Amino acid sequence: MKIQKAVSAVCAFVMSAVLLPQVLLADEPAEVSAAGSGPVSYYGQLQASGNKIIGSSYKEPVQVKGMSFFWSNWQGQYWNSGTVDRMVEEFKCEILRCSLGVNDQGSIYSGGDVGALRSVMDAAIAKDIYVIVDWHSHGAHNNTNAARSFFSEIARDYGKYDNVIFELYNEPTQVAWSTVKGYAEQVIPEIRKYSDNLIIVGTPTWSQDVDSAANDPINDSNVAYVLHFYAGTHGGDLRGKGDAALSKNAAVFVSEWGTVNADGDGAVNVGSTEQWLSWMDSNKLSWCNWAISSKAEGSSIFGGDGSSLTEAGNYLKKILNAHAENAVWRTVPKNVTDPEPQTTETTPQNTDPEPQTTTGTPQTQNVERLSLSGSGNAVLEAENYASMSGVELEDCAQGGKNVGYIESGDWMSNSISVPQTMKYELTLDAASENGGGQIAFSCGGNTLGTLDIPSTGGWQNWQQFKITLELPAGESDLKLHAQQGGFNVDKITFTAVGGQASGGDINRDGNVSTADAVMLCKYLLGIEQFNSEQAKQADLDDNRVINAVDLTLLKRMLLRK
Ligand code: IDC
Repeated sequence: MKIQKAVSAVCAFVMSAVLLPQVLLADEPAEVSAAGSGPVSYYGQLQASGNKIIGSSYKEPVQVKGMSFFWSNWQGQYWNSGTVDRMVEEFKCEILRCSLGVNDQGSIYSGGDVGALRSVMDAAIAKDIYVIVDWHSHGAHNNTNAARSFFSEIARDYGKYDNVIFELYNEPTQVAWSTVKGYAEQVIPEIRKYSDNLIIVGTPTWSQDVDSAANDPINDSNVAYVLHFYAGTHGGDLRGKGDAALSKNAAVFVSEWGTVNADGDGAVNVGSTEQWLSWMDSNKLSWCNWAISSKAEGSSIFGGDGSSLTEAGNYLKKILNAHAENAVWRTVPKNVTDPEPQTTETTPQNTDPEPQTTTGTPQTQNVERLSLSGSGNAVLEAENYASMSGVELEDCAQGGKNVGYIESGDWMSNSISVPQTMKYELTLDAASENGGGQIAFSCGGNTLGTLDIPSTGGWQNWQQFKITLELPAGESDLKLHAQQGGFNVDKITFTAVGGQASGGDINRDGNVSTADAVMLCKYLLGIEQFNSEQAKQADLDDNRVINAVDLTLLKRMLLRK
């Protein structure tokens, strides 16, 4: 099902690009839709694993970012699919938090509409993003039964969707963790009757005392503890509590944070926000920002007209759009012929001995563009990237430096110049202690191919791995994106092999046309078989695997025509 969805999305894209006649589209299975192309289909269900949250399909730490709705009883005008669509398309949210207003006695505020909550959840699921159901109360433990029946009903109806995350208690105030834990222990079984999805639990002192929770964790295999901060008020002390919880191997989730003061008002504090963002990035903490609201206060992203963006709104849009540039699920297509996650043994996250210095902020350096000629070799030292995110340099046993500490989602971008569109064989000097690495190569956003890096038996045991790519003419940025981390790169040797991507004439009618694209789509969907001659034509990148990359190459051939 997931394979079909991924392929369908690719096929739908190709078909729209080449304007296939309607009659051909009728062959597509009924479930073809835009859904299936978002973070949830890519990562899967979120799961606490040591002090990280991983995806059930992706198996590596996942960090998703988005916005929180405001108290449902006060800003209900935003609780609809139109807002969800805007948040996904314009703000690039991967997660939305639904703060269902619940009073200090633990009862839903009148005006806090469960019907509206359900429509927002439906819209988020349709958009293939994560959605948090937040029992937005400061006194939920005063009425455990109300929470139990609410979560039981929501889990029954929505627990089967990987999209859904249950947040049991927005912010306990000054109550002991043992009280909150006792409440959670009564609510969790109601959810577990229906769902093993991630449950996040607020912590004492307005969800700041994650350290006390980590000292006395809840006995459930998929729980994370909630940390909230407001950048205008909170700083390093509160991050220290977060660090303490992480060091106890507790998973932490920042379901709400503000750029302003803790009262929700005041100016955007950019300096403090950036410190927090970089701390969250280096710990891969997922977050939602407060708030989708037009109330006249600093944290609202919308102005008085209800739709224009405030200072906070513009700032959040910028932050979220920058995250989208590097989000793994947007930039690295899954290999549709091999959709199973790479389950190669990796170092368990919770005992990862490597320094966590990644900030997630791209860094650039001034390097000369590498000019590739139409023949012969050129060598790119990996440390001479033009920009990168997340990687580090270290001394290389082969001399000089190599790039290391590459985790999933990290990337390096290199300035290259190519005389004409043609194929090059790239030979990577790479090393990996545990294997399981995978690199996606792209130019200008087009994925050109992927290369697996198996174990070489050590971080400095260098071996050569080859991939042939068709590089576009002119100046461009060749990006190496770690779809799965866990490898080092010393250098890349480019050898011109000539010739453009070949093949594409799958139906052997003498030319490459949309009919060939349709055949390839059907093959990828498993509804058409190829004979060996057709398979050769379909393997445009000549790597003996027919997958979405070949479809992209075919699409580009058609667009060039
Ligand atoms: C605030 C709203 C504010 C409203 C108040 C009511 O911004 O307009 O009057 O709730 O209690 C939180 C809470 C969140 C707060 C927010 C800002 O989870 O509900 O919203 N905040 O004060 N924790 C820390 C800050």
